[in-house]
Amino acid sequence: MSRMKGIPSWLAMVLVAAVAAIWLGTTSFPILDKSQIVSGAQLPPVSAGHELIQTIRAPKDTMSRIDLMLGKPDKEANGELKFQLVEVVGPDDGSALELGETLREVELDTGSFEYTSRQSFEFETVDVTPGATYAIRLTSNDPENIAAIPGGWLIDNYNGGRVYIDGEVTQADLYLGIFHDAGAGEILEKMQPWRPTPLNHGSVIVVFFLIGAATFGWLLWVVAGGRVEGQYEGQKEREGSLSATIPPAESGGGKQPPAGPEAP
Ligand SMILES: [Ca+2]
Repeated sequence: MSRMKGIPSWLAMVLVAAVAAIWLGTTSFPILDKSQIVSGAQLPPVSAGHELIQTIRAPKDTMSRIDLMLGKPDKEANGELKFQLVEVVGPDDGSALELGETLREVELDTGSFEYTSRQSFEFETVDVTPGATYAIRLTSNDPENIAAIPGGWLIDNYNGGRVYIDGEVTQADLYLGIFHDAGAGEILEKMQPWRPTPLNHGSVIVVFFLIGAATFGWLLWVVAGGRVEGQYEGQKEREGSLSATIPPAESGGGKQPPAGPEAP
């Protein structure tokens, strides 16, 4: 209790609201921009000396995560799959693909999962050109008996790109999820069509959020014993008025005769 002595309630409210505002300003959530969710077909394992490329069209101006469906020939197999996001220089028309700079690279320990499952390749947000073509390039040093097996579909089910195996174009598409990180502002903007007035204004939501945070700060302050010191005068007044209206319990409840001259 004594720790809260000298800390006024408004300071606790401002502190908690400030922490909440910083969180709101810096936090981000992955937003799914494009997906190809058919994964019933197994593509050839990505083993040493082989390369599997899925071209994609950037749905937004950034990317931060790509999900793929991966299986293994043996659940105990423990290998490493290299994921790269690479620029595509030339056209993606099924002829030889010309790759540019590698933008992001993630290594996946395939011992981290046992069965066919969705694996998220998360990377530092990268700026891309919306509508431009990029390549997801998968390689590995694993022998074929332990190499990861990407899931997808053998017939074109995603019109933003195609699968190339060792440079040869196919009709296949990988199971895909393409994400970007969105801040609170963008998420509030996205929610706008579903919110009634005045909640369709992001600023109103933010004000409500900060009022809620400040209230929480006040509650914390009360729980920590702030009331003893910070509102001592008001507390005393309230206690004074309470004792004037409610008779003390030990004197027998409300039916006691009034004290004063009428008592014998
Ligand atoms: Ca396709």
